[in-house]
Amino acid sequence: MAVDLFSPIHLGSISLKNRIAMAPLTRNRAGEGNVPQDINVTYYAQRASAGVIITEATPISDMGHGYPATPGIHSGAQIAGWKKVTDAVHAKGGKIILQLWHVGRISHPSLLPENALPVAPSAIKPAGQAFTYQGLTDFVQPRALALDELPAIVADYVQATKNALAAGFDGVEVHGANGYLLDQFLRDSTNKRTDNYGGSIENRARLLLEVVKAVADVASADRVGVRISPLNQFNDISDSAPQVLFNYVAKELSHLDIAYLHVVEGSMVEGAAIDFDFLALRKQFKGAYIANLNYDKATGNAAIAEGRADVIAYGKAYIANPDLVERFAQNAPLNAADQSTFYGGGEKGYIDYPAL
Ligand code: 8OZ
Repeated sequence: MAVDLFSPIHLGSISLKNRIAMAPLTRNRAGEGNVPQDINVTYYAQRASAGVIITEATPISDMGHGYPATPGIHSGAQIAGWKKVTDAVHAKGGKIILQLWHVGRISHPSLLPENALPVAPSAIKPAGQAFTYQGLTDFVQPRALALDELPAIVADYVQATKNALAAGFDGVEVHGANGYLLDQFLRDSTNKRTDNYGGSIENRARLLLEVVKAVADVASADRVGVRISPLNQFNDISDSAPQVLFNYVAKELSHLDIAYLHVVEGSMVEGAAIDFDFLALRKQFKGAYIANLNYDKATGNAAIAEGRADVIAYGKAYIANPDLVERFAQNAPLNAADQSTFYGGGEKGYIDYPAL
């Protein structure tokens, strides 16, 4: 029988009952202390029929935060809060991977300890505004990380991975996409360093690869994935030669034997489309390939049947359809997602979308 969205698969050592993944989705509904709370447990448990849930981006440290009410994985209370989430998802037969996040320059002093400046590869202010507890506020010029500060960043990823395992996650995904810290190192519009972490492609990829290697050393490579977004201009980022950069990244990640590569195959910003050969990227990587961005059931099945992807991650569809798997199986209509409740708020637009 032909493979499709309903065929089981392994992501490394994580077994999935189908190839429909819940994409990571920032929803800004953590409780006091950025601790996952009961509505977060309900939300994820409602979506446990996905082959795998990839959690919302989850800060690895105090300095990794850049938005209000994003649940961290760097305090005991946060670990305990996430444990309730993983227990609820596992009780329903689901799998759940934590996405490890450091926002780098996409932050604001009001969100950081002692009103610290955000950190970045280079002191380049992003265009646009930060979401803060006081509303939208212009980004500030970040501080360039010193060479001798980078080991501590890697160590934060390692500790966060240990915390994720203690919280019962099936694996971790390193967020190397969408203009956050590791992507800021990768791409040449944001990385102007002149040390071993800037300049050549090998140098710009160094921090991501060091982080992934260190994370794989504690979690086991077959429980680690990485998300990249070669074309995404979200968060004021770009690269002058994305195909060679990301082909190199995919090839080096392949050498680390990680479970999967998760690729945002476009830009979240309207505008200039750039030519990019995602199949060529995919061929550099021997593990599983998760494709994301604007897929529906038909295009997802086609990508799997044609060997362009192994798993499809659905974002907006998962906000509005907790039973997306069942709806796809029955060719049932999908609920429409309400944009006004994507970020922040309570139960409305979060745990009240009806199942069939
Ligand atoms: C949208 C709003 C806030 C955060 C990402 C974590 O793009 C995000 C994000 C997206 O990866």
